[in-house]
Amino acid sequence: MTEEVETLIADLEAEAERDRPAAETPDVGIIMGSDSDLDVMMGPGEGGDGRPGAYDALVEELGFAEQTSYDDPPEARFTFETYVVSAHRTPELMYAYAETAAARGLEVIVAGAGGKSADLPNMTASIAYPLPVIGVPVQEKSVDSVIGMPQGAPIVAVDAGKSFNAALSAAQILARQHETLRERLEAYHEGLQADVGAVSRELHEGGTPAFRARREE
Ligand code: AIR
Repeated sequence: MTEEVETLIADLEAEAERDRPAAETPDVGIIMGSDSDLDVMMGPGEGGDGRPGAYDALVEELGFAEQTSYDDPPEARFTFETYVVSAHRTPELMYAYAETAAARGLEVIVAGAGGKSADLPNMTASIAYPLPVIGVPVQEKSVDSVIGMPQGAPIVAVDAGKSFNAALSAAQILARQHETLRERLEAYHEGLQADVGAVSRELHEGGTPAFRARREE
């Protein structure tokens, strides 16, 4: 194990020993097998190409903030933290992250990995049990690996690349205990409905050629 990984593990273990109030610990833990998963897991960022990810759902839609220091939480009530944890390159770090997750105050983990051996979500689910883990297969070929769990060892998972939905599901779990979050989830859903309604009216009333021309503007 390298010193960097050893330090990360020691930090996680030390944080698990602390007694911080729930409002100050990260609520959602987001882990990914490689930094090459970043765009799929978090979204492509400003000006980037690709579908929105967990970062967009949590920060842009639901008002979460990213907690980058365990001891110095952001002002926002709902927070998430982000790590790269490889099941195969750093198995000890995966074990430590999952094992300390509940004691560190996490309520739910979103875990994503790609390739055909996408074992981070399912292994994390087994180690962190009964903490809920939402698995994100980063690619189509990772789906079977993420969801193929034996009876008695559950994982919840989304379709390939749908980290945005994984973040919404994580917020749904938290919302069982937090009315504010339930309201934010409802507001998000109403926004979606309003968008569909507006598009539907425009297509219907303007007709297909005009609608297509407007879209190509
Ligand atoms: N991965 C990393 N460690 C274990 C696994 N299965 C996955 C990552 C990534 C893919 O392997 O989640 O999607 C390729 O990683 P990299 O670092 O080679 O780009």
